[in-house]
Amino acid sequence: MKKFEIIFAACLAIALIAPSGCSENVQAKTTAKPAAKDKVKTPPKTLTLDLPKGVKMKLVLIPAGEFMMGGKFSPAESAKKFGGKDIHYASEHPRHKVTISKPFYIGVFELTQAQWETVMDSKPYDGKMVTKIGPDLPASWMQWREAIEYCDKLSKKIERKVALPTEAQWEYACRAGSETAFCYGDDPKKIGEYGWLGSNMIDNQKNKTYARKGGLRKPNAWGLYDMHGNVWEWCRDWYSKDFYASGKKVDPVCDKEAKTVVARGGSWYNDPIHLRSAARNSWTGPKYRHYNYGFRVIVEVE
Ligand SMILES: [Ca+2]
Repeated sequence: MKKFEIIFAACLAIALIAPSGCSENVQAKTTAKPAAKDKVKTPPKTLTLDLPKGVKMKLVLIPAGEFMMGGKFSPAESAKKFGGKDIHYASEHPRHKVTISKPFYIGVFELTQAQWETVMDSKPYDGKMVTKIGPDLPASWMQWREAIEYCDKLSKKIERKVALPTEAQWEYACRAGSETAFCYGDDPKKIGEYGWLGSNMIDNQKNKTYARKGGLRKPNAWGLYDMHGNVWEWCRDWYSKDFYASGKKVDPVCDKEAKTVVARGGSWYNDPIHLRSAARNSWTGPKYRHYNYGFRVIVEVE
């Protein structure tokens, strides 16, 4: 028997005995229904992981949904607005609708050195050029495969599935509902408010440029910091320039081995062109390591 039939039958039965009591009883029934709904588990909006040695990691819930992946402007328009040549933007097309079918947690900040060391017991950035050392500074200088190894090790330690974001998850999280070149709009002159890039290093001296602590610039609408700039962020996908045309459109990930892998978001060394939400780093191989490459993790919702 459907809900309204139950309610109707109850009203009818009560009306026969005490007509004035009907609405009150219906009210009692309808207010009882949400209690059953409450039993459906809603994931918390934030997640704090307890890593070994008292180190924490803050993540935020990204809802499932659809978004337009890729560049909003044609390659020719992008070249006019942001510089470079048309060919630099070709892999951001065709722009296409992508479905992210499941919610997931993603790091609020790029992975820090403390978070790296407590899992990997190593310091790949130690003693390296233009790299500042400190527990809250981004971990860098790891290869793509080592970033995956980090995720696998952390998964075992915390008994939850930890991974690099797919390229689609990364862009979805970076856009946070926006369809513009950057999470706030299209104006490259404002990018310094949201990210560290070549033109806004505070000291602007060769020996004082380095990746900065997370959270010093504005977050995007979903509360994520440094999606634009600071360090490039490794994604799970192998790079394919044709993937937007040929790949699947629900939870896409390019797992076909290629010469290079995907990194996103640009870095403190780069110009605004590379910090755009749609920009794809196509030139780094899986064994590459450098001062401006790091990552952030995602954690599956249980
Ligand atoms: Ca970044």
